[in-house]
Amino acid sequence: MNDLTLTHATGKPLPAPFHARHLIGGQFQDSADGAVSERLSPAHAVVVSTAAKGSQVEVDAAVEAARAALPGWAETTGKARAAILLRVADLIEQHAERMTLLECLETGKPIAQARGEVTGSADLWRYAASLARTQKGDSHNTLGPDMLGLVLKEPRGVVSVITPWNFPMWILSQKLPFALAAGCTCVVKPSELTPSTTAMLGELLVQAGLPAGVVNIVLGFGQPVGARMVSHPEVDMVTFTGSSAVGRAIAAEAGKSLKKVALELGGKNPQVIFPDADLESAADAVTFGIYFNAGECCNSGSRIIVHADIAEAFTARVVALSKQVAFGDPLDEATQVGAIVTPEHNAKIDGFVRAAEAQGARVALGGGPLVIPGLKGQFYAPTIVTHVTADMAIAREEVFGPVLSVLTFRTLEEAIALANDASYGLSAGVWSENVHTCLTFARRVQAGTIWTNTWMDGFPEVTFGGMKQSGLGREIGSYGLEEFLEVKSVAMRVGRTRA
Ligand code: TXE
Repeated sequence: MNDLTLTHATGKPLPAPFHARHLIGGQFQDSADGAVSERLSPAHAVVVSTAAKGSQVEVDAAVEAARAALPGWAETTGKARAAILLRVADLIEQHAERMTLLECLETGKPIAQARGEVTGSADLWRYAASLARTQKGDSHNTLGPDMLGLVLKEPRGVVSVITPWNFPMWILSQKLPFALAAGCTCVVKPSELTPSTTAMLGELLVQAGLPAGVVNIVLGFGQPVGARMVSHPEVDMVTFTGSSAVGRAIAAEAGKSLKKVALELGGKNPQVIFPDADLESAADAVTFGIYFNAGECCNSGSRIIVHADIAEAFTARVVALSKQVAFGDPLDEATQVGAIVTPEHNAKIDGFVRAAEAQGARVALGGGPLVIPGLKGQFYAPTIVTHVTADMAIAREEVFGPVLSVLTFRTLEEAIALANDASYGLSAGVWSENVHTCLTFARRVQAGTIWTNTWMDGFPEVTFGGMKQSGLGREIGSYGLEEFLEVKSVAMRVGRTRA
């Protein structure tokens, strides 16, 4: 299992498969029953990591450790918490190349994008450190001469953090440092498909001096590990990123004991293109927005709604740009789009395209699995589907692949109605030089993020989250911290009421 024959694009051989272990109460450990899972590289179909496969035994031990660590961490000063988060950020940067390689090999994403994700994650830890020192409550001074009202913020408690496979380090870093900045202790579960960078981060947390039990990592599958992390009576909050189906199941289970939940689910994100827009920039952004991370991205711009007068020419431009995008070996620094996460997911993507074709849509580019010479893994061709109507599954459901659906409109009202015609509400974009058009769109489209004349710009300072079926709660920014804080009101009588 350890004799990897792959070579890195630099010509250097790859390291032996990484073995990921649980981190419970400060100890790295394998599963009590010895169970292990293997991860094949999506591009090469070679084992690139093994991971301890947890069970309820590990979850229960991890929750107990998090509960025991809570009073100490909750009382740690913001300054001390921030110092640890800053050290973690430094350590992520010091170990960025190793994490990048693991992220690339387990997800199938291009190595250059994996590197950007890992170093960008360090910035999230730094930003969260700044919040650890600046969080504050309120005081109310107009309640009468002998009365003071205080609003205090307290950590919610033990938080279960459940993450998916598409951006393992980034999504974890949207949650974990914010929970820690708030004073919560955590049990973390990465996706069973991408355990290694989370396990590596565990090593860095220990090196950074995080007290034992403040972060515990349990590796394994949604059943039984994730499910137990939700139902465990000693867990106070669950923060989850993943599919809407699992998000709904988590909310239902958490509701039984009234646990707080924060959910970041999928998207079917529209970009509306008006004829007065800078069409060259719009075409570039549409191309980036659909192929970034092979479309396996909750913010994927998977639905464009183009004014009928320009639809043909605009689509032709996006087709031309799509042909220039470098699909290939994720280990090659020049690759822009890598492999699809699993063979099953590749088949699911194809199913959406075939169904749309059967309903009358036309495939203007691609439309099937892609063979990359010399690579045994699974890839999907850059695909553009035109003549899509709003009732087709390809226009309504998250395809999570490099597949762009093209719809058309004639009026602003029609564009807004089409943009809102999906159960999701994560992000949406408008391309126009007319400020009235942009502002009307921004106000009336139901999405947690609106981009005007840009796509997928994100910043730690600017909060993120979804409306409708795209989720509950917000991440990053100051609102991201608030999710992990409970509000307590104190009314204090500070003088005598009667003489
Ligand atoms: O997600 P799951 P999957 C969407 C995308 C994709 C689809 C399926 O459309 O095609 O979801 O992906 C854990 N209790 N997104 O099947 O199953 C699981 O182990 C607790 C969008 O990979 O939701 C993993 O850690 N946890 C999304 C995490 O949930 C459970 C990113 C996500 O897995 C569980 C990924 C349970 N019962 C997929 N069952 C985004 N918003 O970016 C599973 N898990």
